[in-house]
Amino acid sequence: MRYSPALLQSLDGSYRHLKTPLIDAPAAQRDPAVIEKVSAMLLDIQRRGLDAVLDYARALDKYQGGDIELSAAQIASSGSRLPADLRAAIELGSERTRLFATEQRSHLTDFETELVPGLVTGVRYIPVSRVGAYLPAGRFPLTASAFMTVGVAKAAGVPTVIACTPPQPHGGANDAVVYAAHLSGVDRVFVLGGVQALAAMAYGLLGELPIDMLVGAGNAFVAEAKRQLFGTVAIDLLAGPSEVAVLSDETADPEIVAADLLGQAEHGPNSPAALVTTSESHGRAVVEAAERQLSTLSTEPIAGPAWRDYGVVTVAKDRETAAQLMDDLAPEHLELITADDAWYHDRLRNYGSIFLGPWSTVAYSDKGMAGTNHVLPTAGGAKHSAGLSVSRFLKPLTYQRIAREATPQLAHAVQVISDSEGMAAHSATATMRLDRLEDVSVV
Ligand code: HSO
Ligand code: ZN
Repeated sequence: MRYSPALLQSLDGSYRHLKTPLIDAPAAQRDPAVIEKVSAMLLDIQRRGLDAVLDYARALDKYQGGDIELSAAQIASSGSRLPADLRAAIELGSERTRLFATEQRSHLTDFETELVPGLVTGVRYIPVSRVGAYLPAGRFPLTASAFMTVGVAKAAGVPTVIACTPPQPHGGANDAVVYAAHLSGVDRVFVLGGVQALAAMAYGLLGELPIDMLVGAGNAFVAEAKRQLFGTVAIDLLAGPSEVAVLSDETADPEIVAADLLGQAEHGPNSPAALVTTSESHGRAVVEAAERQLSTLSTEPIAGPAWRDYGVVTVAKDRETAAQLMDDLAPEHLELITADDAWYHDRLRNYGSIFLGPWSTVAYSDKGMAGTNHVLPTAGGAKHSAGLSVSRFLKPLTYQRIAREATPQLAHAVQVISDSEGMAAHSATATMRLDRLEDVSVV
């Protein structure tokens, strides 16, 4: 979310803040040192290939030699090292995510239409051939990320999906992450982190052709590497700090609202959380509840600064103002807990994913249990883009089949336009066809 100056100051008194952020613009600012470091690494890896990749793994991730790829047996046995209840939860999330993605895939149907007699056009959805997924396992290993990237790519029909995940302090991979990737249908898993992992996948240094698309979130270096590799490969999106916004009124339980705000503030000390409400007393109750809950939260050292520095609570004079403020924020996650949920749902335009009603909380989607994707646009990106889904892995490829019947009109118009542009060879392609119109031997 971007706390623009306009948002922070109501010019017409239609809203006011009960809590303002100390820091206005949490939108990821690109650090010049990170940009430079990443571009030097990419250049070096392009020149020296796998040797450079392993050098960086040694220097940055304490890699000590040996195979960076997990064997099929290591991947398959990852689940057996997990507690049974965790294994079962991962199985549920993987299945749920696949269910939603498969359903969405079924609604993306090829079509063909005859625009005018003899001019047949159509679309076929073809998956990209090779996807590389980055599965983070840093401060918090986001187990469900494998469902959202690997699993959804597979549901889209991507033939080859490889994954990289950074080594843990003991040297190996995070078993929960690997098990989630395994259930999601991953083809190969490499224990490799950061910029070197993305470069190795994009440049085809892992005994695999270069991948076509990189997906998955990571730290600032990973995000910058994706930015710089964009063009060489496609990417899903550039994720900034995770964020949440709640739009609630006096019918909502302040404890629930506060818990859900802190539930995402926990991601990092710069994760923004916003409440927009039409009820001042509700807003005040949420601010109090958040302070109370923070005092006993084990992740207070992260969620506390996030809430204090980037948290905002705003009272809007009516629901239209509240909706406008939300659309301006364009949050990654938006929870709606009001007596007018249907009205807001209909009215709102900008959000990564919306959670309707008091029983719907962001964490359910985060962890894969709601079925929907948790790779979503941040920092206002929801104004122009949607999150990851099967449709991102599918290319709607067009075709046209033009018959003799449609030729006179098309060819003539193309001649006229091409001639006016001075593009003689273009014009000739139409002229030659016009010349052959009477020739019955050309079908
Ligand atoms: N909220 C994160 C996803 C996540 N959170 C997974 C916890 N686990 C980005 O949307
Ligand atoms: Zn989250």
